[in-house]
Amino acid sequence: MIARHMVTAAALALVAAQASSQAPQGTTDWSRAEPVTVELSNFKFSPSAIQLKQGRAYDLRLANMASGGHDFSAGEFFAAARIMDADRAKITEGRVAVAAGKSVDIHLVAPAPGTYKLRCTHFMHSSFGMTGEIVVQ
Ligand SMILES: [Cu+2]
Repeated sequence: MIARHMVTAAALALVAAQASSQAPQGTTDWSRAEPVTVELSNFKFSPSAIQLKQGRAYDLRLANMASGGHDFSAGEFFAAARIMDADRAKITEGRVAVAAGKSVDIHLVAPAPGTYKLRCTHFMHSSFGMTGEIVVQ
């Protein structure tokens, strides 16, 4: 009787262990993030209208094709999106600095539908046309 009880308890413990080893709900498999490349150049983003779908995971690759620095400033978007832990430090005050010829990857889950503003904050760049938008559907 006691032995049988112990077997049952062991079986229950095994089930509990299996359940807890599974990923908790809401965890994103970042290896499946869809790549989206945005090129930064003098003085534009291309594409200038970045189309994303709500709730989907993306690897947003910001590639600076120019010989000078640019940034990708989208404070409202980054505040609303869920950013992968390891990539959070790449965003300062809502913008990502990208050095000449370099690229930076930001893994994120697209936020609520809407149109989020994008610009380069380098002196005069946005007046030269370095603006865009992130459209989440
Ligand atoms: Cu710029």
